[in-house]
Amino acid sequence: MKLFYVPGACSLGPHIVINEAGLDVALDKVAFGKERTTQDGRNFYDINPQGAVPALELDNGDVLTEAQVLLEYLAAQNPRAELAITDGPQHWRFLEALNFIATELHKGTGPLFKSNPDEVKEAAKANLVNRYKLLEQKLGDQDYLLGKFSSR
Ligand SMILES: N[C@@H](CCC(=O)N[C@@H](CS)C(=O)NCC(=O)O)C(=O)O
Repeated sequence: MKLFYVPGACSLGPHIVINEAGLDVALDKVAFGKERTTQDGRNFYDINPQGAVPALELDNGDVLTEAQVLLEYLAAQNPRAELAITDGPQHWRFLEALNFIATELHKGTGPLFKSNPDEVKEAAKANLVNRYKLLEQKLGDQDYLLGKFSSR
């Protein structure tokens, strides 16, 4: 497998899971310029037509995208590391948390990095403040939203 990533981007999440699960996954840093190229010399749009990291190339050549899916796929490669909750009532809380992060937090931050009018950025900020407050309330005095980080 190979993970296509950009330093400091959301591809960090799958990268952490790869390390915690002890998986043998090659890394390829994508250059985000006028064109998007991979270290192995390919046009990144041929790998992920969205042009976005993370993308995970499987050993059979298939490519998985969407960080949330990659996190679950990678965690499933080594269930003993217990990086995902795969059954019971907490499974649904686990999916709820991943989806909240992907949509409300991650995509909610996007407008701040684009050349949007100030009022659009201010509205995005107000929404994010609300969402982070909700997250803070859910966390309370716990270190993690759902139990422990991993069993190892
Ligand atoms: N829906 C995708 C979005 C991924 C995404 O927005 N990645 C950002 C980096 S954090 C990116 O590559 N943006 C470049 C672009 O969209 O052109 C996911 O959840 O994985």
